[in-house]
Amino acid sequence: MQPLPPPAAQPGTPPMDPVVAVLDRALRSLAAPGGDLVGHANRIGAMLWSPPRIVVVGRLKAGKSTLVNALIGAPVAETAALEATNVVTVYHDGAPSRAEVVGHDGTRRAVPIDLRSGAPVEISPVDTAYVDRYLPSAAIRDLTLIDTPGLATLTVANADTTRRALIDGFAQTKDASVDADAAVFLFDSTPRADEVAFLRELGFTPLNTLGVLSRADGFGEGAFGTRDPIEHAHEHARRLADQLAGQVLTVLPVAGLLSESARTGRVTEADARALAALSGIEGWDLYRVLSADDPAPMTAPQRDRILDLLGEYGAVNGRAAAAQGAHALAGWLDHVSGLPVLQSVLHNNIGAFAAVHRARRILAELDTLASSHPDRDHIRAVTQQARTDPAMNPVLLLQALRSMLATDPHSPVTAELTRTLQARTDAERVGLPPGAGWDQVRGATADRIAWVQRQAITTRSAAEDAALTALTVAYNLQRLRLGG
Ligand SMILES: Nc1nc2c(ncn2[C@@H]2O[C@H](COP(=O)(O)OP(=O)(O)O)[C@@H](O)[C@H]2O)c(=O)[nH]1
Ligand SMILES: [Mg+2]
Repeated sequence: MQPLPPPAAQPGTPPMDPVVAVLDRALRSLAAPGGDLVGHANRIGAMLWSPPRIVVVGRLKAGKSTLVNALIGAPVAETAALEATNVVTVYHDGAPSRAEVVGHDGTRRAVPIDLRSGAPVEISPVDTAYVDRYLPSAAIRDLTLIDTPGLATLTVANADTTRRALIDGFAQTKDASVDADAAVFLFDSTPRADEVAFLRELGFTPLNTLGVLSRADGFGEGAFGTRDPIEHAHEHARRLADQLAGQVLTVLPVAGLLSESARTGRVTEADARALAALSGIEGWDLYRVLSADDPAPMTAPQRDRILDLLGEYGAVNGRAAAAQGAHALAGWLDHVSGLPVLQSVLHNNIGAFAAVHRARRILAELDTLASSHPDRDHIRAVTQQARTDPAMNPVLLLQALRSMLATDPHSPVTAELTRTLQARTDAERVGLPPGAGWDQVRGATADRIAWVQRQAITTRSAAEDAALTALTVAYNLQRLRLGG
């Protein structure tokens, strides 16, 4: 039997997240009596220690698989103008490159991989809960990515596939569930209400849902319009972020195709040369080259390849970078694609929050174990101690937020919970800018405590009551931390 992983407090590693630390301690105590409890602690520990799992959802052809390829840096997810993805696929870092099909009953079966496309062959969507795809890639070492078929589209069956793998799977057969910690939600103009509802149904909150305005390179009037489409997409994304404030963490414009071409090494020196040859051709003449049967000074196959790799936007605006060679062109493509920003939000905001989301699942596992194991008193004591540890306050806040979103999403208490959970600093937690002084933060913390007390007089529901209790603990902990 494998021992538990060592505590993360090794020299040079960042300090352990407080929630992770509490759960880690709980699992070590769980294993202490030995016997089969060691195995249980390891099994549950795997939920705690595996990288955050991020599911990519959105309508058919929104650009999900393209984005997954760009993030992985390899063309592993099939992309096409037609529907290419019809099963949920979980991408993990691992060697050798292989695929396992997981059935609805949790059984696993290795399947061969098509060496040319990298896709698993012979998969029957009907019998498949999801596919575990392993490939050696540093890009997914700290982040597991999950590609899904389109949702709420003409292919209702695909929305069902996603729903089954993400919700029913979790409720019915733990092994057949992909247990996502966060969602990247792609849409190309404004998300539809039914799509947002679908995400709620999947159990995601505004804290772990990142909106992506996809295909930003074709936004608005496109490459030949009067405005730069990517700039236009940035402006629209900011507006959407305000509009969807209660639904998503933020909205980022992304042109996945540009980054996919750059990061998967598809852009060659020959492409850069062909594109640079269009320097100096402007307006209608440029439009003709990119659309006419005879695209001189390019050949038709050259032009088609450029459009496949870079789209019209990349072809029109990438010419200056192309003149500096393929490396400069790839760097420019990646930069304008918005992918580096997306990646940093995934790692810093969404990834860091995964432990809080997992805590609920881990505590539920411990409860289940307690109900069936002869050593139930020990397991209950361990679970109780973890639950009541002050460091677990974010877990209570999140639980409260979920209930409030379900019962009273527009209550000021819901907004208060969201801000408190999102905050990275004491200042932010009480609504102050990051540079606020100690005195100010202390004063604002006292104000928040007074506000919560006032709200408590007129509590409207059990959910609000629980939320106010969790907020009181959060602000009192902060007051203690600030001292004075
Ligand atoms: N111009 C442009 N095309 C894109 C972008 N992302 C995806 N596409 C294209 O849109 C089509 C569908 O993309 P795909 O990733 O398979 O969508 P999915 O169904 O959501 O997985 C493909 O032909 C892609 O090349 C983008 O950012 N810009
Ligand atoms: Mg796809």
